[in-house]
Amino acid sequence: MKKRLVIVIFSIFIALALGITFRAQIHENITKSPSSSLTLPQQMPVLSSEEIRITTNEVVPSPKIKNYLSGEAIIWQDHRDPVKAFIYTRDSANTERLVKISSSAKYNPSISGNKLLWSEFRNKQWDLFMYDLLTEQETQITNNDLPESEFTMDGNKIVWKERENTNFPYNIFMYDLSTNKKTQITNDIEHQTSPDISGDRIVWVDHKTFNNKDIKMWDPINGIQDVTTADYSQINPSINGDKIVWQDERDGPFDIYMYDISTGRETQITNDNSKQQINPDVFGETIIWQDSSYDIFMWSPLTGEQLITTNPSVQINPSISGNNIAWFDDRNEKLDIYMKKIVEQ
Ligand SMILES: [Ca+2]
Ligand SMILES: [Ca+2]
Ligand SMILES: [Ca+2]
Ligand SMILES: [Ca+2]
Repeated sequence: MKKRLVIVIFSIFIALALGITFRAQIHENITKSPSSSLTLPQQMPVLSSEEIRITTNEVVPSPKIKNYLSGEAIIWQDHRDPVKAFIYTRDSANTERLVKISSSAKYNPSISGNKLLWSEFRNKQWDLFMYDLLTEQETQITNNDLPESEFTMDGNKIVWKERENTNFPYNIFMYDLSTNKKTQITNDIEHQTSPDISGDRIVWVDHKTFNNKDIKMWDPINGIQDVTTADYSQINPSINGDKIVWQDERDGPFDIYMYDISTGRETQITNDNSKQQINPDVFGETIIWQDSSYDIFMWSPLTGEQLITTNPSVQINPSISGNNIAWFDDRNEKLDIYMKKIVEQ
């Protein structure tokens, strides 16, 4: 009963955060199949039918769950011990491994390659910690009495939002594990939030005004650039290689948009005024997202839009890496991670 309540509160929080009224809707299956007259290339991304249940012990939801999937590895926290916050991984051999045990509270673990990142309350303050699965070495990334949040990582680079105190705006920071150097990326009087990183490029949300947020990008050569300054809000950016995706309310209820850095071209991926399409993630040319009916979708230039889950329960916060797609799923009346594979046909 208590666990169910947590999921309900979590769901309401998401709905409120988006400013939408949740309405139970039977999902309209609008899966598009490619035209039969189309000459298909050799590598056609097709979803496997098998949904793989990864966790069985109720995962801990985080305010911003991102990057819990990297290649074949998945990281999560669950409720096996509510006092000690455990972090588990599951690798390509489907072996579950307990990575870290300590009595300190932990929050929001994410993974990139062999490196794990999380926030932990240690020595009376919240800081970021990194753990290398290969060397089994832990590195403390930050050391100050302010909590870092919305952190994520790619390769050797970690990004997060931070502020001097609660009267100051959030700005974006980066830490490079190869040089052990912290760099302040933005220094703005408005909030800069929701950073994501791929290689040397960082994207984030610029809170120009409350109703008109934009997406910006930074790289070491060109500095800060606009990705979009369209009317109303563009939020929740994800970047992988040359592709940036985000949720966009310029035409009403959130849709998914994509920007290709190599061509400078913006593409509208969804156009659906009956629902919000939110929480996008991108890998290569494949984009995934959830909608306001709690289902997960995929889009690629070859296949168009496909429905990933048809389960009537709640599916949220999808993540994609390589040919794997994972999401949080409450079909067992508690939050678990499920996964599905893309097979090339
Ligand atoms: Ca801190
Ligand atoms: Ca805007
Ligand atoms: Ca929409
Ligand atoms: Ca569903």
